Amino acid sequence: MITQSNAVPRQDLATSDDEFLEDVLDGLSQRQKTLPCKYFYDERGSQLFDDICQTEDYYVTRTERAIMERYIPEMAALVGPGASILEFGSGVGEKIRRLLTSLEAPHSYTPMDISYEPLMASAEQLRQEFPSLTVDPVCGDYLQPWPSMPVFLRSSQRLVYFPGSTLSNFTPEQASDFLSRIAKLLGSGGGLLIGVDLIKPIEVLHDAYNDREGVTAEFNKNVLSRINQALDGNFNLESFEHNAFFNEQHNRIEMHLCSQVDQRVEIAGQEFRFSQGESIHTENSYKYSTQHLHQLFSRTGYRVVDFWTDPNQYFSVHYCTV
Ligand code: AVI
Repeated sequence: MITQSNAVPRQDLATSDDEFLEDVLDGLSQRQKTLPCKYFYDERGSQLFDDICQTEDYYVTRTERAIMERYIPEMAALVGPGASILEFGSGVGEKIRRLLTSLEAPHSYTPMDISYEPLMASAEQLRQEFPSLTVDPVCGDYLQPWPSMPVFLRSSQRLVYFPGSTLSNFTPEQASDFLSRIAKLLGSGGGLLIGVDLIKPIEVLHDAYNDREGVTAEFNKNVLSRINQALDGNFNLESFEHNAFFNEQHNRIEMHLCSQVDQRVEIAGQEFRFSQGESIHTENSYKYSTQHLHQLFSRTGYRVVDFWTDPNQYFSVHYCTV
């Protein structure tokens, strides 16, 4: 059954316009102007991200899906029967279905997401599809202190599922902190099933973040539309250009929006100057080697039990225990 205990109203949990404004003013006041990548994901941005996942150039989604398809019986055998699963950033619950159908008698599923309506709708749907599963949605930002999750914590067979290489968008410090927090939550014997993108030839990375259809460019620029709409900004979208490149020193794709001209932009009455060529840094997407990942897991309290990749070794799925 769905417990609605955590179903507090959406406006209590989603980022407020005040926080959005504060983050934007703060980010654009830095020497290297920045915007937090979490603001990509309004309704339009989430739709654009789904579209990116379907482009030919963005290998991430289909490669992870292929690994899951091929090795899920092995993963399920390692997890064992009766698991209680917590998924961070569950979205519309698309990826969990495959796992739920493969695991032996999963006991409960706790999806955590910041978007209230899609979270509740997908929980309802899953309850119908898996009548014996307890579904306990929790609405919240997983980078903030976590809301209570009583169903998950009652279980001694805990599994955290963190697919999609969301870890890539964390700074190295955030990644370590987040993994350590999860390890504490899981406790001894708990498991982590996590999908993380790997280092690969630069051309492949470049094409994935500069797709031929221009969807990633639109996704990147959408954050400016969001600022215009929600924060009374006057960005001229035509005068900014999408720029994504691999920073070899930091092993990360960086996404920027580059001003094409000298210009001034006003947001909520505050003026920002841009010189021609100056950029706003909007996202980092870190690429890991398996060796680096193993060091990271071991530093944050895990033992790698097994991991799976695709034939090109573009992406990895790891199963670790605490
Ligand atoms: C969500 N995240 C893993 C994506 C990535 O590849 O870093 C976000 C994205 N940015 C541009 N394309 C996709």
